[in-house]
Amino acid sequence: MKLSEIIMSRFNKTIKDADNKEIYQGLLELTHKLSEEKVKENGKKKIYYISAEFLIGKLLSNNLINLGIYDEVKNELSENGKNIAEIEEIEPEPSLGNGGLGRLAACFLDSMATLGLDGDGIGLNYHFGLFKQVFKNNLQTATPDPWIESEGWLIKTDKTYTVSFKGRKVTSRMYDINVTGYDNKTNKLHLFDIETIDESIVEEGIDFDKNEIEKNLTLFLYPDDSDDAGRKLRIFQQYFMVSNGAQLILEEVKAKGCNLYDLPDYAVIQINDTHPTMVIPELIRLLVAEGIEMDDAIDIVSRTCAYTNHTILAEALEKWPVSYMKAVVPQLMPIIEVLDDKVRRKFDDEKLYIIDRDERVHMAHIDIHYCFSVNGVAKLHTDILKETELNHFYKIYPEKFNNKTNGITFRRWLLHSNPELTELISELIGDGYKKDASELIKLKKFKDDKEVLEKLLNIKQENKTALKNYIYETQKIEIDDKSIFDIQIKRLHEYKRQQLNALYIINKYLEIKEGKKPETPITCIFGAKAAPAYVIAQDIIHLILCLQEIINNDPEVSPYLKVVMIENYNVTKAEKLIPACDISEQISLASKEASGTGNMKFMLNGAVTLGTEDGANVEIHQLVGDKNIYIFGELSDVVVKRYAEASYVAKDYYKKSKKLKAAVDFITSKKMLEVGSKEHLERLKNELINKDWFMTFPDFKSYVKTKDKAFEDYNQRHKWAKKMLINIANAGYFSSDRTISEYNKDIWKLK
Ligand code: 26Q
Repeated sequence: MKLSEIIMSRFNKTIKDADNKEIYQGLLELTHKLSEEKVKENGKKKIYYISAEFLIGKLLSNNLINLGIYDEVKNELSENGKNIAEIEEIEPEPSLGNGGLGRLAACFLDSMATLGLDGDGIGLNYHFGLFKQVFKNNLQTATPDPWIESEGWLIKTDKTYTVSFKGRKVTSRMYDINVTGYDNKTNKLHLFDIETIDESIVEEGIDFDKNEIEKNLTLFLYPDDSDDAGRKLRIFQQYFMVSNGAQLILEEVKAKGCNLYDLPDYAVIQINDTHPTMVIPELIRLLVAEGIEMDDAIDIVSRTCAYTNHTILAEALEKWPVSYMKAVVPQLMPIIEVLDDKVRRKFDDEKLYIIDRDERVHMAHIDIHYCFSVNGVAKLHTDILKETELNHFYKIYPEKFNNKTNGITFRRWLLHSNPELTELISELIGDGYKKDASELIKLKKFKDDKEVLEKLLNIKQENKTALKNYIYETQKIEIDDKSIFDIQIKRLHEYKRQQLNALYIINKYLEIKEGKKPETPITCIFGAKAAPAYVIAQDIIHLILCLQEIINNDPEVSPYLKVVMIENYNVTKAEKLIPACDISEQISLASKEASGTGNMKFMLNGAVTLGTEDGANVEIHQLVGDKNIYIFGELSDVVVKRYAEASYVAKDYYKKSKKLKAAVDFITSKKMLEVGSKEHLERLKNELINKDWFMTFPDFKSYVKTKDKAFEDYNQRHKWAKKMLINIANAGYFSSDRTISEYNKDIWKLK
């Protein structure tokens, strides 16, 4: 089947005469056909990756690459006067995730298919996904982000199930998205929905009536937990997802002739954080309904389910009030009570209980007691889980705990997003690294090769110029493509410390005002969405947007320093930003970032990390060595101790350091209040001086020093290019193919 034939038969046109939309639709059809031909026939055992989020991004180029026809299509289009990049623009991005955890799930699906593992995803078909971010008056506003079109990647299936909630039943429908493996078979992402969804109930921004489940269940990805109705909706969504998933899984294994006592030989369920935890009691309930004894059902399910933890922030661990559970899924409560009862009979440590004395259900505790595997997502993270956060569980189940350091798919984050670098690497070491990422290490032999280093710098420069043009086209902000591109893109959260970066910028601004100019101009780029109900996060966005306005319009400063806050940061924007980055900001408070995956994408694209010893930064540091990374800040054990002793007083630092005080005071200076809101800026300043929960002040000094050193080193272009090369050469470890092979070897054990 050829594209030209499809276009001819659909539109009675040649490629030359077809418009971009018609070509896009033709490509959709071509891709659908080719990927369907590769759908995997079922093996005995299958991995079901169940997740509330799959941040898949646009799929066209990714699928063309994986099906091995990208270059062919690109050439055919350009011979007919068409540009594939323009056609990519037409595709809407499905924002079915918040950030790291959702994007990880998408990378994992790609790697499972690429490794030929029989593995499907199970999730929800949110109609608007995560909100779209629009800046108004230097503040974030949120609007819906529709992505479902009459023709797209979603395939409507004829599978429907009944899901019961208290007092009502809904009928679901399953939609599928094909997951193409790179030069391999196709797996499926199953997304469940209900047909009574009513998109018209969305009012101002992203507000809607939260009580009408039949109309709103799958409208948005986790809308808001600032009120009761919102939190309950989250339980409705989670149960809807897992009940459909459990019914699908049981149906599939039965079709293979599985006796349900042998379920663990046919299915393994990876639970992505606690959001799908109710799959455990739901499966137990369904097995009991099939006539299996409760104790046996619990045993079977415990041997089928495995849990991944993605956070050590206590406030992010889900605890649902028993009253909510009873109001939404009363059928699960008797089972959860049995699960809790068993724990209480075995252990007398309250910290291990499932239902606590405040009548809340600890979802992670269900997972840890009733899964056969518990994993963290980077070495340091898993160690902290074992030694502190989950130590009481580790003591009773040491054999369950294991580490699986995260990874990223190189198909999207190198082949697709950085074709020039891909070509250079292939020219130097051949194509083998595309399937075996560890071969990237072969690049090391070019670390002193001037010609190669020059090429690397040229590619970076081209990508920076492309980003400069894109920023001008989309946001009308002019930046200097000869400046250093320093980038921090990730969800806005206090622990990720965008505020520390902002304090550096203020400090630099004040220095330039005093006449101390940097040798090479600096462009500080941010991209971040903040949860609508997260007040301080909104204030930090406001701070950055105000700095952008003041600094970029100051003729004394702007030739040396610019600030850009990318609007509506998403996967597509990440693909343009990452290849253009010189310095990758990974500055979370040590111990707080479970892994990070952006850090890996930047490294792979030749950016040098400026970071704390946190999450996977620790492993990046070990791989590239001290000379090829900029590490600063306090270590995680110091931080953990400080929290334990409750000994941190922000104000002491504020009073002692003149520079820090000047930067903090600038937040509510006359200049800032001219462009910003007093309420937001004062609240943020007070929060920093009186609380600073994520300890930016103790790290300020070493951050400024280390960052200035990185900017200085940047000027030695060949030395810098060598750092870039070493980073790329060592990035192979962070391929999600490696991560998924480890999951399979240690946990899933598929053939
Ligand atoms: C919690 C309670 C109620 C409702 C929602 C939530 C919720 C929603 C999303 C809690 C957490 C998330 C997302 C977490 C996340 O993205 N974690 C990131 O996971 C990455 C992949 O493992 C890591 O690299 C990051 O370090 C981690 O922050």
